[in-house]
Amino acid sequence: MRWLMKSLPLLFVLLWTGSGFAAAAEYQLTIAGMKFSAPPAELHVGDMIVWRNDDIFRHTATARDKSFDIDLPPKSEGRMPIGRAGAVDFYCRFHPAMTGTLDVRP
Ligand SMILES: [Cu+2]
Repeated sequence: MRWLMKSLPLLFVLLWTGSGFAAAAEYQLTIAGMKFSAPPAELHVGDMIVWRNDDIFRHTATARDKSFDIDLPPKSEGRMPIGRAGAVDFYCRFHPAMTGTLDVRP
């Protein structure tokens, strides 16, 4: 019985996340050495991207289709929920050679 009492909250969480929608995930995308790290392959609408700038330069994470434009001063983070599915190319406004693509599934 004591085992059950201790496990109940965990059980509840498992049941809740297992019913219907998958829980939103959070991914960190780091900029270091003037490069974006590789975006995760399994991105879905509702997930959160945390852009992290580890450089000593200011960068941005800017969508080519203008759907987002995150300003990232040195050593800062910006949080961005993913609103829609599709492939979005992004770049840094200050360093156009810095590029990447988010591939978002529904
Ligand atoms: Cu940059």
